[in-house]
Amino acid sequence: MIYNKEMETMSRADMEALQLERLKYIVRYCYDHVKLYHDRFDENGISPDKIKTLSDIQYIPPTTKDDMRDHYPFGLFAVPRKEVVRIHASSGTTGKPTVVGYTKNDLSMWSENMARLIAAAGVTEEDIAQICFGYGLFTGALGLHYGLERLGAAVVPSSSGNSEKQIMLMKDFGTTTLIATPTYALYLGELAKELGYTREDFRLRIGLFGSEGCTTELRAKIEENLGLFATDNYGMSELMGPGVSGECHLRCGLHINEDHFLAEIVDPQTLEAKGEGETGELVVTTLTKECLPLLRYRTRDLTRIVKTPCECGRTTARMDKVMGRSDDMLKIKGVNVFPSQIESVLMAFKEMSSHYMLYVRRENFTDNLEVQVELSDASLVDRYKALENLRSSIRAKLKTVLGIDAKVTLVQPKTIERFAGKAKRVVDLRNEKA
Ligand code: DLL
Repeated sequence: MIYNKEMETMSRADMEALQLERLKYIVRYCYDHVKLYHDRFDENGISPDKIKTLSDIQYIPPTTKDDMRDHYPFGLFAVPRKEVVRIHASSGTTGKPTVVGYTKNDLSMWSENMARLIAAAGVTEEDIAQICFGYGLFTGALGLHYGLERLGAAVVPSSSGNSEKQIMLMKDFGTTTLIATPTYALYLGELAKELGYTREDFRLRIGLFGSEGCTTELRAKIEENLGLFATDNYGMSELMGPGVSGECHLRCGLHINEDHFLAEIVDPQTLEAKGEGETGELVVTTLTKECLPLLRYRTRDLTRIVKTPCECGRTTARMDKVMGRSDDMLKIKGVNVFPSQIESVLMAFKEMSSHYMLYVRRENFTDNLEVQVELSDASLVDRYKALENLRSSIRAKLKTVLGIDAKVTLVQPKTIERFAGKAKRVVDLRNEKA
C-alpha cells in the first residue's frame, strides 16, 4: 500500500519543483532564525537569494556534527522554547550527545514519514508490532511508535532487553511485526530456539530493521530463524530519527522521503558532487523541519542514489544500503576495509555463528587485524584438524576479498557479547598505549 500517493508517486519534475520551492524557503528560514547560519552565510558572502536552482545548494557550506556539539544543547534550535514539544539526543560514544528538538509540526511530519515506510514494507492496520528498540533519548522507539500508530497498527512498546519476556509476549500476543536492530533480532531468534520454540510458535511476518547496517547474508539468516521478511530502514537523530528512507517490499534500495529530505552524494574528501549511481557520502538538507532545520548535514554514511522509478509504483529516489560510515572505514596497512565486507565472508561459513568481533592493533609499526568469530557447533571444539582447516579457509577467503592477511581466531559458542541495541563489533586499539 502506498501511504501518501501524491508525494510518493509524483513525477520527478514535480518533485524537483517542490524541493526547490522548499529549499528556498528553508535556506531563508535558517538565515533568519539560526545564528550559526546567519553568521556563516555572511562570512562567506552568501545571500539566501543565491538559491535559484537545486544545484545552487553547492554554494552552502555543509553542517557537521561538530557544529551540533559546539552549539550544545539548544544553540541550533530555530524556534522559541515554548514551541519545542520533544527533545531527543543521539547515543554519542564520546563527549556530549547531539541534541534534537521537535515542534508539534515536526512530530506530525515524522509520524507521516514513518507511516509511509512502514506501509511500504507491507505492514497494515491488522498488524501487531512489537517495538524492541530502547525507549528513551534514542529516536528509534518513539519514531516507529508514532508512525505505527498513525498507520493504525497495534503497538506493543516492549523496549529492548528482558529478552525472555520479549519472546513470551511475541508468542502470547501473536506479534506479527518485529521492530529491532538486526543484531537484537538475531539474538532474539537464537534465544527463542534455545528456549525450545520453533518458528511455528510465532506469527511473525515482517521485520522493520534499522539503525545499523546488516549484510544481505546476515539478514537472510535472521529471516530464516524468525520466519519473517525484513526491510532496512535508515535515519539519524540529527535529521529527525528513523523515517528518512526505507525499503519497500521489493527491496531494491531505500526510498527517500524526498519531499522532506533533499539528499546529495558528495566525495567525502573534496565535497564535490557525485553523479547518479556513484558512491560517496550522503549529505542531507531538511526541507520542512521547524525546530532543528539542517542545511547540507554531513551524515558520514556512504551510499549511492538512483532516481529511476521503482516497480512498486513509487517514484522517489532510492539509496543503497549504507555500506559503512566514512569514519568506520578501517585503514589497515593502507587498505580500506569495511566491517560489512568481513561480515559477508563470515556468513558464508555455516560452521560459524553470526557473532564476531574485529580487533585492530598496531604491533612493531604494522597494523594487524584479528577477526574473532564464534563457532555455531560446539562439537567442533574438540576436533583440532577440522578447526585448523576452517580457520585457514576463512583466512584465505578474507585475503581474497580484503586484500590483506588477517588473524582468524575461532572461539567457543556463546562467548562473544550479545547486544540489545546497535552492535559494537570493531575495537580499534591502535591509538592506545601498549
Ligand atoms: O539510528 C535512527 C534510526 C533508528 C534509524 C531506528 C533506523 C531505525 P542514530 O542513533 O543517530 O539514529 O544513528 C545514526 O546510524 O548515521 C548510520 O551510520 C547508522 N544507521 C542508521 N540506520 C542505518 C541503516 C538512528 N539502516 C547512524 N543501515 C547513521 C546502516 C544505519 N546504518
